[in-house]
Amino acid sequence: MARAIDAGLDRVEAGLAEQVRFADPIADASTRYLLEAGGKRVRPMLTLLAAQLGDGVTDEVVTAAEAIEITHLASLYHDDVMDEAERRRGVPSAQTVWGNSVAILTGDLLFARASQLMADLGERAIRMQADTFERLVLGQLHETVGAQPGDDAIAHYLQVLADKTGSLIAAAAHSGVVFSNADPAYRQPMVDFGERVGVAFQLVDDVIDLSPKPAETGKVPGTDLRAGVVTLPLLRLREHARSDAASANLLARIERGILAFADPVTGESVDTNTAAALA
Ligand code: GRG
Repeated sequence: MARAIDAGLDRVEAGLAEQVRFADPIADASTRYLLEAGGKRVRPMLTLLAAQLGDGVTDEVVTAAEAIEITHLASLYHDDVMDEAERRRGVPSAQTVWGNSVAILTGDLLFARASQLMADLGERAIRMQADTFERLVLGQLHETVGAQPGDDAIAHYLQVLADKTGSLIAAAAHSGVVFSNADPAYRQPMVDFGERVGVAFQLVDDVIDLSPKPAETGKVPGTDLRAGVVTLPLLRLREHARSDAASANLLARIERGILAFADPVTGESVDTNTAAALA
């Protein structure tokens, strides 16, 4: 089976390289940029693995895996603009190279390509793409506006994770089942599995945000704090801080870090402040 997955991943990689090509030279350079910078290809791998429940790595499975990875790629361009992230996949983010407008339009172009690929697979695929995209965007919207008065903060946070990250990973698992013609009884369990993997994945990312050192993934700690995004580790710390002096102390140090992040006058390094606050 491992050999079939490896061969499938090679096919997906070749397909991705083709799908991000454009006749327009700026579009061509900017769409290839983050694809060629790296990435783990977790989503296509999950699609190919899920396809083992059916006929294996069919042409349709490969196409769906490509479309999902390209949708993910599109979301990274937009995400970096919103987060004002300087780096992605070990290289300067797209908007650092071309500016916000080109980065946003590149995400749009990639999303168009992903939708064209899904359209090749028929109405069911295009509906899956549209439904997933809607959840992805709503997750990002709800994270951006934050919990509203009366909302349960933890329920809100978990819903954001399920929507902004879980939805696409769930679609990756789901499409492996659907396009390999596996027994439909596998569909919902694989959707649920993918969504939970996405939530777990994002939780780890959120813990890294509060850690003193940059992660191997390249994530810079303090990114969410700076953006005012309230994550579960922070919510839990606030809960514990009510009754536990050590937690209250840690929270106070983190919050001092937040103030320093927001200080435009001192120009102090965000990471140094995060590290100092957590040391
Ligand atoms: C236009 C498609 C589009 C979306 C707009 C910005 C946005 C709405 C949604 C953001 C969704 C997002 C970026 C969620 C975080 C997903 C995440 C965990 C990214 C990191 O995934 P990895 O670790 O990255 O799989 P690599 O680089 O390995 O592919």
